[in-house]
Amino acid sequence: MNVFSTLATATLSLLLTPILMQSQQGSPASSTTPARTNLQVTQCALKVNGMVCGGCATMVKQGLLKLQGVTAASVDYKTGRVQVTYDRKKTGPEKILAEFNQKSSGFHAELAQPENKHSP
Ligand SMILES: [Cu+2]
Repeated sequence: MNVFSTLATATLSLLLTPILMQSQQGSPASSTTPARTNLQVTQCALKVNGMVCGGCATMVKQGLLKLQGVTAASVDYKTGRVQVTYDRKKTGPEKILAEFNQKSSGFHAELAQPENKHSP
């Protein structure tokens, strides 16, 4: 009887130790969570002219990803439609356009017009 209860106590304290360590590690981890939600991620649609193949799409994508604040870009060379994901604290559609066209490697980007509008 006595041996059994001693074993049970030892097992219980072993089980409790990792739980206590985890709860102590929990406080610094939770303080990093607001920083992640502060990231203002927005998307904008662009129209890029001059793309004729997948290689062009890759060049456009890489060109966009080099710009400050741009976190992702999806490029469809067939339609010329480009979806850019960016941090709006660091950049905006106009800045992305200006910088992309400045470094232009044969491609010209403009803001995508709404479907019902006739573009000049
Ligand atoms: Cu190409």
